[in-house]
Amino acid sequence: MLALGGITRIFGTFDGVRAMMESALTARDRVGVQDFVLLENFTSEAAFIENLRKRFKENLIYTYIGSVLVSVNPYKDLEIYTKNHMERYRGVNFYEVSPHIYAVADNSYRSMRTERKDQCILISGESGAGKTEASKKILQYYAFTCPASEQVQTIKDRLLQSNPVLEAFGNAKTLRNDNSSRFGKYMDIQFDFKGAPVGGHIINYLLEKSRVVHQNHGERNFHIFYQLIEGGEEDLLRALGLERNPQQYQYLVKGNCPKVSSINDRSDWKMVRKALTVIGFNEDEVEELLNIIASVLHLGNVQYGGEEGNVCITSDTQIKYLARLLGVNGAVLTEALTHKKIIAKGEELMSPLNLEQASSARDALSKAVYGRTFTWLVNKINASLTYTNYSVIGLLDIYGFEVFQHNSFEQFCINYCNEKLQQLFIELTLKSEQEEYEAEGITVRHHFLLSLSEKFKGIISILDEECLRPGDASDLTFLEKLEDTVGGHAHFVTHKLADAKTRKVMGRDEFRLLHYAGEVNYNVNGFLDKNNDLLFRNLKEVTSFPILFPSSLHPFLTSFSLFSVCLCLPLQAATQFKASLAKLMEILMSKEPSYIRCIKPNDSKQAGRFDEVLIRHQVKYLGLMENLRVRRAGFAYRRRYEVFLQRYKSLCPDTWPNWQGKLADGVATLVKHLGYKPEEYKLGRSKIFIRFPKTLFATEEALETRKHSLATKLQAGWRGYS
Ligand code: AD9
Ligand code: MG
Repeated sequence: MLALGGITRIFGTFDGVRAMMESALTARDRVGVQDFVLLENFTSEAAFIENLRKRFKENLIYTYIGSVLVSVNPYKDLEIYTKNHMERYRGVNFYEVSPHIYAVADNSYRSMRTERKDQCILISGESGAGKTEASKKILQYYAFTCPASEQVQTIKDRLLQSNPVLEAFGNAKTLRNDNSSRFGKYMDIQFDFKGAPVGGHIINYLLEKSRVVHQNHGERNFHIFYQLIEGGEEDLLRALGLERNPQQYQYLVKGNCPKVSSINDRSDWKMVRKALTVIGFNEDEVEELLNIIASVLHLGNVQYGGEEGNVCITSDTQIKYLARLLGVNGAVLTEALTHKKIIAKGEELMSPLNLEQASSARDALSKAVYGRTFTWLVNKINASLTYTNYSVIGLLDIYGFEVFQHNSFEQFCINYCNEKLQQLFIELTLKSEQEEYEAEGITVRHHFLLSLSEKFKGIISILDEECLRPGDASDLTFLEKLEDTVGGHAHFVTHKLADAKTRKVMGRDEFRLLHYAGEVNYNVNGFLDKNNDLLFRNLKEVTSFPILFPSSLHPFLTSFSLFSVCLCLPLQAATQFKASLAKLMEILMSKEPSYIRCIKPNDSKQAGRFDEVLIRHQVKYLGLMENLRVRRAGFAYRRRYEVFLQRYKSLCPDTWPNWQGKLADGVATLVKHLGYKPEEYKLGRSKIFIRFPKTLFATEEALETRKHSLATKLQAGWRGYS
């Protein structure tokens, strides 16, 4: 113990010693390097993946690329998120402790406090890679480590409790993740001048509304439906007209997967009910919310019959419940679900829908109601977090790049978002590298071409044009227009434009985009309808819906201005998404970013399995090699003089035990003593820059040797310095 105490005094904290040992040669063989910039062969993808594998085997799920954190989902609970761990990372220099999400959180917090600059932490990765878990861990870290008064505690609780609520309404079991977020989320955490979290604000993106009415095999609807049915009290279910059996509801049977082994709907229900109260929902509001959720289930069970041209609703049970729960007139509702309003010769007439139209009108209504409820929920949470303008740390948990066998409009939007984020990432990383070199008075030339790809922009405006064009507009005319307009773009191909080889693997109804992360074929089927968001189309076609809503007594449905906005300004979905992304980029650009890149190790949600093919894809999609190249373009390693000197001063008699002169001179003396060659390093204004990892490793090894000899001496009772 004495020996360890001695070493600790000499070399800094115990973590510092551990971190240092980790990068020593013997440890490096076993656990890899904790920062990819220290890889000798930094351009080799194989070396990159080998390093990840070594660390993963040792349960070291975190590794840096400079200041970017790469995280591999362990699919098991690791003892690395305890309060002790939080304490260990609090206020400690980023590089003195082993890589951890808490280090990133703490670093952002300290930058916000000391530099007074707003921060954001961007978390990306594919479905199941651990983005949402990461964002929760960051929030927990702030909740635990930041100062708190009684009032602040309330905000902390609300910030934490917003997660189970949003997850209940916005997450679902998919094939890839039992708790998959079906919306993108940006959350600002607001801090006062004392550094206490005093508020927050959430922006949500692109909720997957289609899940309300349809789920693929093995998937579920949003958690809240099952929670309510499994966990809701008898009286409550009776009042809502619900049975305790998810199989009774058309909207819950499509995926044939009512139960999930990793999910306890009943206990989750209790948690969500409590969370709603903590956030400040009163009993009436909870009742309204549940009325709507129950209404969606009843709507799903509305069945049509009758003859073509005279479609009717076969049972009025659902209509009765719906009328009561939504506070609408049953007859008006029935008419809205079976007729559309047309204007003929200046007169309004109700024209009956056919079976298919009626079902899609019903589903459109369900999706619209659910979507609006989600927006309402987010607004309500925001109101409870009393957003005010102090310093901010933003957390972005957004869907990663997606490539499936069949890619549609949703993938197009998601990949557009990722393309934008990647651009932003490269731009900001390059910018900050350049700024750092400039600030230190060092010149480095980068050879990275930055092309702001605008290929999506053209596609979205053509899509909108086709959606608004009356007459024969269809998914295929949209594709033809694309060929005419963006056909010449090097990143765009269709069957018609492709060479013989590509043509073999492309359908006639597809277009291919070359993303930063690779090629993706998009099938145009459904693009127009999805862009119109169906609801809008139904609002145009089934115009009795607007009759329905104003007459509704339900505060939810009337208080929203969204419907009237939609009617006056039917912005197409992709354009709306594009606008909200542009706004997001603006928010992110105004902040200092940190990045967490999440990787999913296998498709079977298993602990300990490292699927190399899958991981290689993600390394590519996340642009990690490119990131590393940017980071290594100049110098592999940089440290502030005082940090460098503190760590290595024992290696030179002139700098030990303390250097009395200028820090820069101390470092110059030290590296001269260590035999650094001029091409191996540069001295900036406040930092030393080391070009190659091997220089640093040699220094680390010298330190390791010294530490061992010192430990031996300490154990033998030595108390002085020789
Ligand atoms: V999706 O795009 O929303 O479908 P995410 O958000 O990337 O996805 P999520 O955070 O939900 O993935 O993680 C998926 C599952 O992996 C979790 O439910 C946990 O069971 C598991 N996981 C993720 N991160 C960790 C971790 N740090 N430790 C242990 C983890 N388990
Ligand atoms: Mg998620």
